[in-house]
Amino acid sequence: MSIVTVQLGQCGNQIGYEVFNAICNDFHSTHGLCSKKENESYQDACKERFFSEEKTGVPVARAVLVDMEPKVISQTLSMAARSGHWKYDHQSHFCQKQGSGNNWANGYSVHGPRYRDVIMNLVQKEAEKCDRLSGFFTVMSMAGGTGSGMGAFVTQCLRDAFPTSFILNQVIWPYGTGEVIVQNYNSVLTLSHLYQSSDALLVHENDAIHKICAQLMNIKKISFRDVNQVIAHQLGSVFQPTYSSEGASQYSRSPLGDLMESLVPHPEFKMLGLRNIPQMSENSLAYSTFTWPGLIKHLRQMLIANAKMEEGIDWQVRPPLPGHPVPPKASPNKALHFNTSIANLVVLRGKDVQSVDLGGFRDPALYTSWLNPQEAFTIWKTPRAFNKYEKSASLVSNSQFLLKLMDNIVGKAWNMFASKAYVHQYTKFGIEEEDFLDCFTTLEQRRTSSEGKIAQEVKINTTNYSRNKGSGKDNTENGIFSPLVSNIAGILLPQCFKRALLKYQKKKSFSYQS
Ligand SMILES: Nc1nc2c(ncn2[C@@H]2O[C@H](COP(=O)(O)OP(=O)(O)OP(=O)(O)O)[C@@H](O)[C@H]2O)c(=O)[nH]1
Ligand SMILES: [Mg+2]
Repeated sequence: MSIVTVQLGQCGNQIGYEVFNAICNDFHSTHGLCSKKENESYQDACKERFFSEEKTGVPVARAVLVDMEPKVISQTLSMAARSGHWKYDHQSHFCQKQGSGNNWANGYSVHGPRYRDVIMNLVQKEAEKCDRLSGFFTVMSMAGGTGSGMGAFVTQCLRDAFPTSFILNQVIWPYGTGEVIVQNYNSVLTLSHLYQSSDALLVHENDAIHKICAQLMNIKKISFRDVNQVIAHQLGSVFQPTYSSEGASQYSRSPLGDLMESLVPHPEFKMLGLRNIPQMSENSLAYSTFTWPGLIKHLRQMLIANAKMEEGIDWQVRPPLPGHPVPPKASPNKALHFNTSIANLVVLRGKDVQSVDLGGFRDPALYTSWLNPQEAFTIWKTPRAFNKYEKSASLVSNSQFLLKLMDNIVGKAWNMFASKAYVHQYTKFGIEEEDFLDCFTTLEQRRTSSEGKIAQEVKINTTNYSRNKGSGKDNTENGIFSPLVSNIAGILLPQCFKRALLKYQKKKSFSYQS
């Protein structure tokens, strides 16, 4: 089955290019370290997923490129053409003369509706080239105007036009000291809208990847290109073909479906984080050897201590003892300590994958109590090595990893909103104060449930949720989660935020218990 990638805005197009490039380099690599037959079926599965073929035999990326300004798209198209290994379809892009000026409302309410038909026609054509469509992979930043605003709009259109296809959104979390003054507004608006229409959001933080470039890749002057190559490597390490069940004789046919089934057991929790190991410069790689037990031990600790790379992990963090709740914060200065998971997927590639012991990931103490731990952990494997690494392991997790970042971004956006800073720039494009409040409410609701205070309500309500694969229907619409919302007035919100939300909720005559 195939995936159509939709690259939106500067960031989305620049990362999208690196993803196809990384996949293509891996595809051509002579380092597969497996049998010829294995390598051929891996390449066939990869091609079907990401590329259609021209008469000349050159793979053509299954992608639609969208930006409101032309520069990045023309650079992206020509870089791909120059690679000689693959290209984009030159009909499959859309751009205009002027960007959205880092204004989410401009992307969402103006450019989105104005260019909907032409963009959706391109998507439709790309989808029709697939014999079997698994779904869509969209790539965008949260902080700009086109990728974030138009990206949110296009995702809604995809949901309407392809109700049974999966949608996975790759979103880039801005640098904490970001260059866009309204990045926190744009991020809050993006996340809350994607939550309604996406099946899952895969989040990469620019700060974390920057650190990987500096500390693991030893890059001195780090550019977006370096950051994007690390992101692309991580994405490739998950999306290249694997066997998704023990003893399977062919590569998984439904990459997005398998991912959602493993990691999104409940529509309330759909934020996914990605880590992989090892990661290092090519020079160091030549002199390094790894053992599976070492890699797996590090990866597990990266998960529970919420570390994005193997360097500097806090080895003190331990799972709670059976029957005991997660211990309170170790010290007032330490943030939430143990990172509880809802579900994890480990992807192993390379030599001797059959013999790897992953028992440490099956430990029920790692997981929330409302899901059977047997269902919470999945393994995908292939003996085919990935991208010059003889052995590599990736972890996609649905966990509490974003709580702190989310608090940070929502808190900053709220502070600006409380003083009405820059709000007029959004209202002039039709995004009203009430819309902002709706978005704050949505995210606070997600944050509260993710923190696990309301595990019991979730447990009761999950019985109403069948794994409605690909329908994208969020049960919040049916009011199933209304008890969660009563927790909005939780302790972590600033008082003014609580009061404003409660007033707002009353006005909308929701039946909240206070
Ligand atoms: N990782 C990464 N982040 C990027 C890249 N380009 C921009 N960003 C981040 O994306 C955010 C800005 O969004 P852009 O993608 O530039 O904005 P846009 O979607 O083109 O929207 P407009 O320019 O407003 O039309 C900031 O947080 C940047 O740090 C990139 O190539 N890689
Ligand atoms: Mg731009």
